Amino acid sequence: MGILNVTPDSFSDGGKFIDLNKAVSHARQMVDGGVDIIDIGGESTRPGAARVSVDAECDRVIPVIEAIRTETEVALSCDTSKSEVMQAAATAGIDLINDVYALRAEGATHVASTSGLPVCLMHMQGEPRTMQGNPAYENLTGEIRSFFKERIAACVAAGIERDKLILDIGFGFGKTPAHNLTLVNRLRSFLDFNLPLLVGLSRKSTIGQIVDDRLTGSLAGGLAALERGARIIRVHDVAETVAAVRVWRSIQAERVIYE
Ligand code: 9MG
Repeated sequence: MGILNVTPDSFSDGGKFIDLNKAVSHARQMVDGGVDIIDIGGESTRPGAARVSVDAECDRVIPVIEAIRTETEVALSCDTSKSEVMQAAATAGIDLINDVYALRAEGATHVASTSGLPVCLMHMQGEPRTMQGNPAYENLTGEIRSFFKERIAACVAAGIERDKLILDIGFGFGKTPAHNLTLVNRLRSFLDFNLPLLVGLSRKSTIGQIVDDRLTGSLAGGLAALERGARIIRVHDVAETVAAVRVWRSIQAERVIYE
């Protein structure tokens, strides 16, 4: 899963608007690099990031989704927690909802259910503005398992088919570096949900605390996650990740894999 953040600081037109051409050209690069899913988001989820209104988020992401949809059949996801943005993105042709709030916002389960789209449910302790204040757990994997159980039940009760769900430990979301590393190491303990696991650690600060070169660190972290059962890794550097994964898969298959 390649990351396409359409915030004014990433694809600025020089002012406070998004340059659609720059965003679409970045998507093309990811497609050329072998991406399977492009994750398009218009509100930063970084610690301390400012909130964005529904209209501003739609103005950022919907034209980008529509433009990419017309030129490629690659799967598109929308990284949003707002039900109105989910609905507009579904109408614009996305294939997956990626929600760091795990459909806890008003109306989100309803939109996900009526759209019929798959949904990634991510664990987060707290909320982006404050989540890195003092993350604490009595039983890290147990609490995250309970969260997944509760969210899966809420989704199923709202009419979302269980097999449309993807689970994500939420690397960096209300977690210390030690929590993040433990969760990736113990990723296998979430496999018994029998749902695909997504991990997003690309260029995050925990990686930056271990190595200066966050690209290399992210490649190593991504492979460690795949080895432990992740089915999707969310990354900035698509071509490099695809190359690293190809070597890893070739070793697993004991033959050269070209694609
Ligand atoms: C939007 N976003 C930022 N980091 C993420 C992560 O780790 N997982 C998912 N699903 N989305 C993320």
